[in-house]
Amino acid sequence: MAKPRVLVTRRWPAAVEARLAEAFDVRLNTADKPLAPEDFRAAMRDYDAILPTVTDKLGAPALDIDKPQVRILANYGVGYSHIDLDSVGRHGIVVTNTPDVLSECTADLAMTLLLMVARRAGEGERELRAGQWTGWRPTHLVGTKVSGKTLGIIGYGRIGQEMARRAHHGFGMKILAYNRSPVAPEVLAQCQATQVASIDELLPQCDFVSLHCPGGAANRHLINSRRLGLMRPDAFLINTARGEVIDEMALSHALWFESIGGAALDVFDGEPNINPALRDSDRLVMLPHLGSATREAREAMGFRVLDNLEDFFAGRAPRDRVN
Ligand code: 8YV
Repeated sequence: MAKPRVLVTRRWPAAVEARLAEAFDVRLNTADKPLAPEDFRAAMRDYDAILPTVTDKLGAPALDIDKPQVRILANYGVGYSHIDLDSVGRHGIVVTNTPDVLSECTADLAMTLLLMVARRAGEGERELRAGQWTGWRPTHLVGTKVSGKTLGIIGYGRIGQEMARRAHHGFGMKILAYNRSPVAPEVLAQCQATQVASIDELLPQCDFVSLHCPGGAANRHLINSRRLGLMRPDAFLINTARGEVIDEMALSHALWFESIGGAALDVFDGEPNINPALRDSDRLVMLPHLGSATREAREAMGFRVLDNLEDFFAGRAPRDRVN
């Protein structure tokens, strides 16, 4: 029997590409150039499986074809708000993602951002590299203590819980959690976390707020100017979820008028383009979507895609089906 034809839309870790090439009739993207919507439509006719990433915007235009050949979109990453599940569903195409394997590394990066913004690490490095450091002094780049403070976590799923573990067991932080569905008492107990009923109830109580909810239309601008106004004037906002969860204009105003202490972002609405209103704030730390960017996580994500594909083409239910 012919091997299924598989298209990988970006460069993947070499170890995973090698395994994919053994198992499937695979086309790799050695140039690592993102696909245009017309390339994607053509690929839907030619391949049995496509393996997209967050840089493939799979909305209605990219998915608008008759009788696609493709039967599975095995996404490389846990978030899939770049895939229009309604359009995909109309073609009966299965979508899978890669949960679990990147939770620890993404939480590590959220903690990195939290520490960077509280301790003014970005400002310090910029000053030093610019040759402007004049030496130690008691009032120089004084930041905010992290240990023992209150952290609000919005979205208490796998990554949110890993963030809570680091903050509570590493830094003695008190954890407040907001989650759409009730969190099991034993899960909350692991970090002595308290679940609150609403985001509005959580925000005024926190020194730090970290976002770990899905993106997409349902959560677009979940953090808007009204909610930024509920944060304490010295509180910090951290986002490793999806850019669209924050209204970036509202955030830039909050930073400009100092109505919050600062923010640290790994994800942006319309990335890799950065809203110019965000560029100038010294109270803002920005990283280029590095949440899962470790060798270990990126390989594990690839092997998780492979598991999903192997199950699917063997007629078994892929473990990470999302639609
Ligand atoms: C991925 C992420 O690297 O998994 C996710 O949802 O945001 C990132 O860590 C990216 O999405 C790959 O497609």
